Amino acid sequence: MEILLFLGVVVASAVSGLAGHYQGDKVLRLIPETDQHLQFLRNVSHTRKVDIWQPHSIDLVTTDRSVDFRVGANWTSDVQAELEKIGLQYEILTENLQTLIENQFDRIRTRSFSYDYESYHNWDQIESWIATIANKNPNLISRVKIGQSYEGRDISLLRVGKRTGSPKPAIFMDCGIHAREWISPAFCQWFVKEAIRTYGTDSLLNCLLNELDFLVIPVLNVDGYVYSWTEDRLWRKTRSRNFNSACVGTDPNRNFNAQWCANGSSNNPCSDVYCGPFVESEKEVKAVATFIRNHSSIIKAYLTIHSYSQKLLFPYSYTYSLAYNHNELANLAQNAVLALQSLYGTQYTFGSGSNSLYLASGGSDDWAYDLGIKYSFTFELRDTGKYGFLLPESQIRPTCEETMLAINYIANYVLNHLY
Ligand code: 0X9
Ligand code: ZN
Ligand code: ZN
Repeated sequence: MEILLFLGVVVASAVSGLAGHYQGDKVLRLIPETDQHLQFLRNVSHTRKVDIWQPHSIDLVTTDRSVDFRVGANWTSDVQAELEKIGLQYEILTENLQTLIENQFDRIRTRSFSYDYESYHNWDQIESWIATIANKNPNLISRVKIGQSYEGRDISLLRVGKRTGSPKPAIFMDCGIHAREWISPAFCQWFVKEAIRTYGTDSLLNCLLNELDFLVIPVLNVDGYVYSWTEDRLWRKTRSRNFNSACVGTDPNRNFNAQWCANGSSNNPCSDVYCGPFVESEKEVKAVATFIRNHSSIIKAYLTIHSYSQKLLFPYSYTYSLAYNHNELANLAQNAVLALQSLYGTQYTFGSGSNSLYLASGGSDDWAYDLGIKYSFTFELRDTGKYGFLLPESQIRPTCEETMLAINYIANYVLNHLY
């Protein structure tokens, strides 16, 4: 991490390029227990000595809830000494963040002409993959451009399912709302690949493709995704410029029309959970919300793929009140998680967002649910913090395989409970 000069103003976060950017930074985990502990975390966060990762903002940190945060290389001895002084125990999750960033690419690259679904791909590669896969599989896949990003990139959606002539019920799934959660776009690509691979066999997925369409957005926040490859691996938000602030971007998952900008969002453009200047201010959010509104009669489930923390969440996140079909959603989530776990034993927890994670308004899942899509889920894929957003490529395959089981379970349930 390059030294951010603290000039008495809030300095834009994440300023410089990738190379060596996080050299010597550490990631710590702790559970604050007292107001003094909270005050300490607020101080080091506001002076930018640390950057809160889990939850995503200092505003969401409370006592008795675990916090993961990055400490800049220049502040590690300071911060660790301070923690010892106030008697706050911590665990070192990562000794050197730069090493972790480099270790994401831990697979031996095989020279092959076919697309490698077990490595991370940049946007150029994904974009040409989208075009190619649609062109090569016209019987199963069609591509729709649903809009453009702030920086003018196309946002593509792949409609995956057997062409039947008449409209079919659909399951909507988006990946890459948050830029740094690279396993998410990797999963959407895996899903489409599996659809093509198993088409014509007697697998469950094949049956689903005959009866349903999957509407898949491989990368929604494309500008942020590009930025996470070129400038700052840990970028989360969009890349839109903010009026009257040097800080860039809005959290797309705080920008939907679901109790917008209330609990768990910030109206500070420098925050990682900034809700934006108004509802659907982000072109990416506007595009996906418009598409879903225009197809709300056929969309029977909404799935959104994030990382990390191994959770399956459903509405509500903006309130502690329970969804009207809470028991059904909890049951469905439990069975989906059991299916996922059956492959490699990966443990997931599940529940409403507010009760299992934190109160957070303006999220896509709550918005879709209130629009009338009664099966609405947020996946938080692997892991639980060892690698966090920097999940090594060697985990792409097992993560995608197990996640497929949960998605297939939900899709099959939805097919049997059409409404
Ligand atoms: O905070 C989020 O946006 C999601 N977690 S993440 O670590 N991927 O950023 C959780 C979203 C849960 N749903 C809502 N908050 N509506
Ligand atoms: Zn069959
Ligand atoms: Zn996310």
